[in-house]
Amino acid sequence: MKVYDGKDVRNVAVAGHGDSGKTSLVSGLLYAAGMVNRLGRVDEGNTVTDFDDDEMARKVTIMTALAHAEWAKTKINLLDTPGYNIFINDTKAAMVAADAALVLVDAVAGVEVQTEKVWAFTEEYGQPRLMVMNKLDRERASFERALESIHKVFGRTAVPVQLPMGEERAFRGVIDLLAMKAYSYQSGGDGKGEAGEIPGEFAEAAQSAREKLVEMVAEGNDALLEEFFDKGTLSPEQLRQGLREAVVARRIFPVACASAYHNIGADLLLNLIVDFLPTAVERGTVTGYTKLEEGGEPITRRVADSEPVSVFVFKTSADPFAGRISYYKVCSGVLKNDATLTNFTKGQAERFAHITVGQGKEHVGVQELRAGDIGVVTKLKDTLTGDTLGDKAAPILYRPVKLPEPLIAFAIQAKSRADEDRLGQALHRILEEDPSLRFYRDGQTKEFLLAGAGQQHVEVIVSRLKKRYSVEVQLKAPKVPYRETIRGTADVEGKHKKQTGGHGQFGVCNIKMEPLPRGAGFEFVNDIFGGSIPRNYIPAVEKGVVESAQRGFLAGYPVVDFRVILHDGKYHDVDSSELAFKIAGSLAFKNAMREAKPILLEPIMNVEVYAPEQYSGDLMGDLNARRGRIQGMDNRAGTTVIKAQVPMAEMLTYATDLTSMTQGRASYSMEFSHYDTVPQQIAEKVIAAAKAERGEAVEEAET
Ligand SMILES: Nc1nc2c(ncn2[C@@H]2O[C@H](COP(=O)(O)OP(=O)(O)OP(=O)(O)O)[C@@H](O)[C@H]2O)c(=O)[nH]1
Ligand SMILES: [Mg+2]
Repeated sequence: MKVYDGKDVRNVAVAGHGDSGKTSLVSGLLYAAGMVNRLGRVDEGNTVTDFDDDEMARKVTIMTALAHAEWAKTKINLLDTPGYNIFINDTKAAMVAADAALVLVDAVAGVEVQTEKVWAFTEEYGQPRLMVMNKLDRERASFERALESIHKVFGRTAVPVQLPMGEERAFRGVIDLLAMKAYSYQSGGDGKGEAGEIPGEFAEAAQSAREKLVEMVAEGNDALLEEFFDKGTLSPEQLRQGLREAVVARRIFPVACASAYHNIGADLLLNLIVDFLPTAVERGTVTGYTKLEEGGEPITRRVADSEPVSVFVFKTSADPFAGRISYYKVCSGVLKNDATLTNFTKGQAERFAHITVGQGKEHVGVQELRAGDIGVVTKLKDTLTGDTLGDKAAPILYRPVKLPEPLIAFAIQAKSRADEDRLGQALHRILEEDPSLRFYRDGQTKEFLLAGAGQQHVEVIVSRLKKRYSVEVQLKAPKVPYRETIRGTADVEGKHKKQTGGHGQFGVCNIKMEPLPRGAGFEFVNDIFGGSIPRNYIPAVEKGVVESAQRGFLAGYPVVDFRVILHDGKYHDVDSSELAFKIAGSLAFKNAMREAKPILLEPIMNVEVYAPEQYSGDLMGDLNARRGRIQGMDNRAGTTVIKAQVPMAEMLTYATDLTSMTQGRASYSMEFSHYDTVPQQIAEKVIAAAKAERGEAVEEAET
C-alpha cells in the first residue's frame, strides 16, 4: 500500500440511524473507487464492512469497521459505524478517530432518533459533516419532506448541494448544483455518472436551489457578501472556496443525494469528501494530558510528521485466529513499520511488528503511516481501547471516550461444566473488544451477570461466545437494579454482646436514621460527645452500617439515600474491638430499617418511540399499560415521536413487543432517568420473588 501524506488523507465516519444504508453506501464508494470488483450487498452478506458472522446473519452492523478508498490522489478512510441504538456505543467509541462525518438520512423516514444521537457525537467531536439523503429510489421517498425534517431538527444550515433527478422508482441521477450539471447512473453499476445538461423539467428548481446555496455561502463571509451584492452571484471558484470554508467551520452542512442500493451518486460523494472535508492535519492540533487524573496538565501536539509519534487506540477486536487487532489513529509524528512504542497508559513497550491499513477484514501492509492517518496492527500484548502509545521520550495521554453504563443485565449460566471452565477467558476477550459490556457476579444471588445496552446486545455476545469460542451459555431473565430506601426516621440501639468464656465481645451504638433526597446516596454523621464510644471504633460502626446497607433489608437490594447519625453508645475496656462495633453497627442498621418505613425504588427510563402516525394510539395505550407517563408527542414528516417515562421493569421485552405491534416499523431509544418508589402491590411481588430466589440459593449451597 502506498504511503499517503496526512494532507492527502480524509478520515470519515459514516453514521446514521439503523438501516439508513451506511454499509451499502460504503460498499458503493469502494466499488466506484475501484477498491473491489463488485458491488457488495448487505442482503447477500458480501459487503466489505459487515464481515462478522453475526452481522451477516442479522444484516445489521454490530461493530465499526474500517475501509479505505483511493480517489483523486487521496486516501479516504471510511469508518462504517452501527446505527442501531443498542450498538451505538461502538459508534461513539470509534467515531473519535474521524475528522469529519457523512450523516445518512433515509429519504422516506427523514431524521430519526439515532440520526440525532450520532449528530450529537459529531458535535461533541467537532466534526464537519456532509449529509446524504439516501434511499431516494424507495417508494414514498421525498427529498423535500425529508429535507424539511432535517431543517426542523438541525436548522437551516443544512443546504442542498445536489437535487435528485426523479424520485422513488424514477430516481435515476443527481443534479450537481456546484457544476450545474446532471449525472445519470446505471442501476447497480460502478457508481460513475454520465454528465449532461440539466433536463428542462428540473431547470427551474435547480436554478433556485443554486441561488439559495450561493446566498448561504456568501452570508458568512464579508468579502463574498460584498461581491454577491455587487454582482448578484459568485464565481464558481468563489463558491467552491467559500463553501469549503463554511463546511470546515461547521457553518454549512451540505446535503447530497444517493441511492446506495442502486449505487447512484457515489462518484460525486467521493468528490465532495475530497474537495470539502478537512484533513486531520488541517484541523491543526490534538490535546493530550500529562496524566488523566485530576491535576493532569494539557499537552498540545501539532498533527504533523515532525512531532514525536503518538497514536491513540480507538478500537480493539478479538479474532480467534489472528488474535487481538488494534485500530489506531496516528495523532502526531510518523509511525514506522516494526517500531517499538511505549504504551503510556500501561507503562509498557509494544512492538508494531507489521503495520497495515484496513479493508474490512483484510489488512494491507504499509511501510509507514503519517500524522493524521489511521492504521491497524495485530498482536499488541497489553494494549486496549483508549490507550495512548508513542515515542518514549515524549509521553502524552489522550482522553478515552466515556461510554454510558449498560442498561440491562442478564444472568448467564454455562450449559456444561466444560463451558463453565472456558467461559471466563472467552468473555475476557469479548469484553476487550466491547468496552460497553459488563460482566460481574451478583453479590446476592451469586449468579454471573452480563450487562449490555439491550437484550439484543447481550444475545449477540452469547452467539459470539458460541461461534468464536465454542462456549455455550443460557440467558436467564434480565435483572432490574432495584434499590431500597426509607420514608421515615428511627432512633435505635445496636448491641453486640457475647461472653464465650475468656475474652468477650462488647459494643453498643445508638443511631438515628433519616431519609435523604433521591440521588443523595449515604451520609454518616459522627455526633458522639464525651467519648461514649472511643474515636478509633467509630469507623467500624460506619463500616457495619455500609456493609449491611449494601446487602439490603427488604429484598436484598442496596439501601440508598439515607443519613445515619451516631449519637451515643457504650464500650468495654477489655471486650470492645473493631469487630464488635462493626457488628453493633450492622445490628443498629437492621433495627433502624425495621422502624424507618423501608420502601423499594425502581429505575425509571426516558423512552422515545418513533413510529408511523397510524400506530400512535396503540403505542400510547401500551405505554400507559406499562405504567408509563406520557411526556409529549411530536410529529416529524409523518413519523410520530412519543416521549414517556416508564419503569425499567416494564420495558424488558419492549424491543420484541414493539416489533410485533408495528410490523417492525417503529424504533425506540431508552436511557436511565431516575429512581422512584415502586407501588405497594408490585413491591410486594418483587420482595417475595427476591426472597424465593435467595431461599433457593441457600438450599443449593447446602446440598
Ligand atoms: N431501496 C434502497 N434500499 C437500500 C438503500 N440503501 C440501503 N438499502 C437497503 O437497506 C437495508 C439496510 O442497509 P444497510 O446498508 O445495512 O444499512 P446500515 O445503515 O448499514 O444499517 P446498520 O448498520 O444496521 O445501521 C438493506 O436491505 C439495503 O439493501 C437504498 O438506497 N435504496
Ligand atoms: Mg451497517
